[in-house]
Amino acid sequence: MALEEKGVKWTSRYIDLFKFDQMKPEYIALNPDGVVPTLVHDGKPICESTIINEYIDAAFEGPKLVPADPLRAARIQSDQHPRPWLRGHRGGERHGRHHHQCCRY
Ligand SMILES: N[C@@H](CCC(=O)N[C@@H](CS)C(=O)NCC(=O)O)C(=O)O
Repeated sequence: MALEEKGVKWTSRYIDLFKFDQMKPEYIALNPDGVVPTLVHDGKPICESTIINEYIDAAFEGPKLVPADPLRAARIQSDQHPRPWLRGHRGGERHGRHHHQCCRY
């Protein structure tokens, strides 16, 4: 989504978590934690979704993904940080074996 917002051309590689594709050596070489997502840019892997989003915002032209208003920026940034103690509450969604928090402002 972040790449689309920036208008960057991208390609995806399908990782089937239920077949443990994330544990294959070639994927572990990119993401030692064996989790998705991983962004590969210019042959270099970037891990952690929050860091990936920040990287995309910094590395590519296009609309800024974080608003200039500090309060709105803080809300978006805090929403991206994992808060496991909130999983399953406030509209959390289930993806595979994991729960994800969705907050709307
Ligand atoms: N903090 C990481 C969490 C990534 C994560 O937990 N990804 C899950 C899917 S949403 C995963 O790959 N799980 C595979 C597994 O646990 O084996 C991030 O935000 O990038």
